[in-house]
Amino acid sequence: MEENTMLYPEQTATRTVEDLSGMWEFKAETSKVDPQIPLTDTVWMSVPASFNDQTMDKQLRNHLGYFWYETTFNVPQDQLKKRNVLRFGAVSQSCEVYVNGEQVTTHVGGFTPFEVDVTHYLRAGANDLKVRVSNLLDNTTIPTADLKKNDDGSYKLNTRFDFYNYCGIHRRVKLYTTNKTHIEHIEVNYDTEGAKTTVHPVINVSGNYDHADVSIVDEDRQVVAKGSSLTGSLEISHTHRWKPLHAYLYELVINLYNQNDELLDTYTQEFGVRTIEVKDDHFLINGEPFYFKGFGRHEDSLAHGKGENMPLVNMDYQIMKWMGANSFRTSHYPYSEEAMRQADREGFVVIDECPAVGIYETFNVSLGGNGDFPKGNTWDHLDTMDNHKRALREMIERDHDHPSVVMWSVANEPASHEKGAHEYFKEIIDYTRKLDPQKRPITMVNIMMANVDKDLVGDLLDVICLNRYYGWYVNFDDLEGAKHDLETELVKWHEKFPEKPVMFTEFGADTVAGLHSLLHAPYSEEYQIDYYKANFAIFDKLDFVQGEQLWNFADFTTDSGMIRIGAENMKGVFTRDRRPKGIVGYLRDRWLNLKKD
Ligand code: BDP
Repeated sequence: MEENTMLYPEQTATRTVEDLSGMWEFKAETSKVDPQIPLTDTVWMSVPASFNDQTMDKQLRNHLGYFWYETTFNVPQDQLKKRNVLRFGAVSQSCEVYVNGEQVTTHVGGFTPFEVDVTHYLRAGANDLKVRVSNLLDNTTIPTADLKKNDDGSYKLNTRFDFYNYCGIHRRVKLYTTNKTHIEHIEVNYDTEGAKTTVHPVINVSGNYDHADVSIVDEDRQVVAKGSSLTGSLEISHTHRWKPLHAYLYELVINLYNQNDELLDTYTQEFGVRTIEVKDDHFLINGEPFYFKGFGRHEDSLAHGKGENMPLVNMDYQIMKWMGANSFRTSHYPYSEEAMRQADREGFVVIDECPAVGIYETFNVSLGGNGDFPKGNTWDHLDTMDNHKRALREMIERDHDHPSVVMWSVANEPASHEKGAHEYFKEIIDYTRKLDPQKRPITMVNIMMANVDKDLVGDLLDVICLNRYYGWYVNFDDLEGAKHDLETELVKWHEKFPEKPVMFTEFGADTVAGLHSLLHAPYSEEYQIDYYKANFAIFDKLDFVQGEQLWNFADFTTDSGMIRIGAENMKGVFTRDRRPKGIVGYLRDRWLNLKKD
């Protein structure tokens, strides 16, 4: 694959990894900063995390523009004989990186890793690392926003999405070393039928080596296949399939040697074996129909903001399993690598979404996620193609070997009913298909305004994914009307694309935890239960409906707004601090007993 190929940093017999996370110095850029000299007037900021919720300074929290982070780290003399790579898990939304005052790289896009060889910038002993981060988005970025510059040089930013535009070094910063000769890129491609799997990995090496060996190790630490070249194929004769909620992971172990049999590089890549197919309006995993039960989620938590929070990820996974959920969508951006690796191990089925949210010129949250937005001309006025492709490439490059990932979502709620949408998505989807070595199904999440009569891209997709708010943004407090309109639209989708599965990637109602109502008024816990029962009643009538992912797993932070009480979207079935709302027991009972697969 092209550019930016990179492996998850692992310490091995030939590689070291140092985590540079910790307390860094931080400031907003209010005048020109010279990267050659130490920052002044800083505050302490924990990395990885968003900076926004670590401060009591409201002006700083909401500052638009640029920010500086700085840390120092020490490098032992001997380490300079190796190749040293600085790697960022994700920095939102874009950044410039300086080592000892020199700019070493830049990156655009807040949710994918990037790295740079810094060997020649490092010194033995103390080194200075600065990162200039920006939270600006515009009509060319992914996600998109309407950006204006005021006369005094300050910015005004209206995002076209419904989550707070957190900013910072969100995922870990690592300095790792390899030898000059090193494995650059691995794809664990395979064909599997019955018990037999033929693995034909693609392994790219930088530098010279004399010979190599490759082996596959199973979960009992037994070597089940062995080869002596990087290009041959390996056979697993009794395959344990990776199955939803019953994960099984193999390891591909690669060793490179010189003429004297000295080890030059070794790396281990986890993978799972499973098939995915869309056939006769069903979604098949290992040849068996799979019904998606789960949630749209967010990376969003107290003090961390959008920063890595693995204890919470683990807790959420355990809660989801306890509830009988088997899947989630990484709404609306690729989640951390650590979260994806853990999804592989837990057996969650993941729809991996690229951060293309807000490609809708007139999207305006205060009108409601499915209100009647003014007419726009998205595909003439927004210019996202290049950044959209880059975000897809970086996501697929990072995630193609995850068995948990069963489908790519190329966008959430774009203006797929406006003139030009078909041409735009034809190019995006053709591009995505070429990038994925596993040729997974591709979807795009449809917004209600682009309903079945108006949508222009459904023919390009393998699965129809719908975000629908019948009973909330439309048919508010009218669940009988909601049921009728939902069923009418669903039947039409099926008539239009009889061979395609249809699933829900969002449906929900804002619910204030602890608010009760005898008459089940909207916003009460009673209304949320009624709302979901009404939706389920229709899904259960229609066999082509192949999944239900609720919006949202938990309440999450948004901009403040009239319909966002306390600057939160309250459609969670849990509060932001994971207190269950009344719906949780009902949902658990439904999912543990649902027989649709
Ligand atoms: C949809 C979006 C989602 C919003 C949701 C809502 O995909 O990000 O949070 O509606 O309004 O428009 O709750």
